[in-house]
Amino acid sequence: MFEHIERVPGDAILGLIEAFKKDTNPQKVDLGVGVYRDAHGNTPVMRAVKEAEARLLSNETTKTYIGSHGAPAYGGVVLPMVLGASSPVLEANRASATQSPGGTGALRLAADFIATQLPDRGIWVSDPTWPNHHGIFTAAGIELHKYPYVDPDNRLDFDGMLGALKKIPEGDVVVLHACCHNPTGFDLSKSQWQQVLEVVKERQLLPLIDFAYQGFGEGLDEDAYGVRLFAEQLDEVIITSSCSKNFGIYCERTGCLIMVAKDAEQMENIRSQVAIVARENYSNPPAHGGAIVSEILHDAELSAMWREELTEMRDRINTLRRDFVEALKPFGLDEKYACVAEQRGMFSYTGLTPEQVDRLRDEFGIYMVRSGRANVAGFSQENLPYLAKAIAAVND
Ligand code: PLP
Ligand code: TYF
Repeated sequence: MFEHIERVPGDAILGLIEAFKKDTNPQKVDLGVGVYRDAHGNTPVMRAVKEAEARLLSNETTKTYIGSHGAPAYGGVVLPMVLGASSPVLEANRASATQSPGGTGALRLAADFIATQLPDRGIWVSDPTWPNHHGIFTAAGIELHKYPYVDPDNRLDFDGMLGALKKIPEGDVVVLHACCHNPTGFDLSKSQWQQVLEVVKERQLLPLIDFAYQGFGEGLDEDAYGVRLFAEQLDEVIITSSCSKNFGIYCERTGCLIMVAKDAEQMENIRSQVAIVARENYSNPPAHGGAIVSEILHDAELSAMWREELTEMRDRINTLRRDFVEALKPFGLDEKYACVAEQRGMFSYTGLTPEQVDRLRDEFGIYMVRSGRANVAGFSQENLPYLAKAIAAVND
């Protein structure tokens, strides 16, 4: 029965974890998979999360199902976090929250919703994008297309992007990264979001905004600029939010699908359909991660603690971005890699070629995705001089 089944290679990004573990070079540096690291290279549990878990453990009274849309208390804190506390969208009761197993689960819910309720629409993703976007949308049976995002000189190709969006068939779905674009780190400015909004209106496109890194770019509210603009200005928007990174609860699988509709009536109709999609995929979402998030955000003291630690994480990343460019100065390479200081979030498209990435791995034990994507959180004050020397060597 199974004889014909072929073995396929695993996920290229996750594969780097294993390759790094095996490397015996004492100076090895992991710039691969997108998890936050502190100055010691660890991915610790955040202080507020530990405290929330302690409270949950002593207060928990049941482990019964939480329902297809998840815990109302979770939706009740994620909606204002994403859309803004005084959002007119919330005021009008036209946004629905469905707790999901991670941002990935939210993307799959969105994909299945589109495939079943809006059939025959294509979906457009940036080139490049997070590779799982390709897998998730095609697995749901949606036709996938790309719009340009970076130019050959490793800069945001906004003109190319806008030009392509103007040619998308009316009614198609366009996937946008809210902030901290994965893999490039190039984000849209406020005026660029406005220009994209005009095209979305003109072509009557349906935006699907992937919001996996809220708080990692400029701040919780700043990073939501495009999401809030679109939700307030358009009748319909799909938002997939993740708490994996900003709460550091990767393994708890905590995300949210937010469906914004024209009015409360349509929102309830859509919401009933999303419940079916959730039921058919996994019935109910896991409860623990959502319980952590609502415990923190319902408590002023824990919220303040969490915001402070998130700010520390963001500031660390943005400082390392500048220090990286500074470390390359003695080699005359600061201008070549200046983009790293301007990009935002965990990732940078460095402009390193696949051949240079291979050399960094083989000769220096430095691991990153072959596209030249580096996880900036893997930089540290200790490894920056070594990284700079290695990058200079592969630039010779
Ligand atoms: N979308 C993007 C762009 C991501 O980089 C990630 C990263 O993991 C996700 C979605 C999914 O996150 P999660 O781990 O919450 O499923
Ligand atoms: O891009 C990254 O590194 C993160 C983590 O299959 C990730 O988004 C990578 C690959 C994958 C799932 C998560």
